[in-house]
Amino acid sequence: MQQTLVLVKPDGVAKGLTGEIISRFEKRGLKISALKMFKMSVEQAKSHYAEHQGKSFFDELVSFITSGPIVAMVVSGENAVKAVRSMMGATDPLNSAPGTIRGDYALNVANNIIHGSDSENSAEREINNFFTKSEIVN
Ligand code: IDP
Ligand code: MG
Repeated sequence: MQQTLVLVKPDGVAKGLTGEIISRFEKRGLKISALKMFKMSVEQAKSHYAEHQGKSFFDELVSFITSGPIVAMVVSGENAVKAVRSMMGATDPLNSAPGTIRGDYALNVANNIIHGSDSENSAEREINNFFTKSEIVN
């Protein structure tokens, strides 16, 4: 059993896609083990996206992810990390296959609706950035 961190980004929440995204994961057989809506602080954003510090799009990324409410969740299940990543589609929505979340709902790399951890190690670090142990159900 794996856990992964999913964020419905501010554009996804604003477009009313939170329910659709949760529904896709549930229908696939994945479980929602924790869920909350909040506005990310700049501090949390810099920590969450630490690997991208120094890149040309970093400041834009931090300002976008902190621009409005997000929905954060822990998604659990067999191979949850890889399953979620494949359901999200490629980072740039122009390369995301139709049928993926980004391929169906996004057009722009900076506004690509959803985040999902890229490995088990990232998932553990990212989950700890937003959730305490007691907020996650088993
Ligand atoms: P991922 O979200 O598919 O894991 P990463 O390479 O980890 O993609 O990038 C993190 C986020 O940074 C992307 O989801 C996207 O929103 C943003 N991003 C990535 N590349 C660019 C870019 O070239 N311009 C603007 N934003 C970008
Ligand atoms: Mg990433």
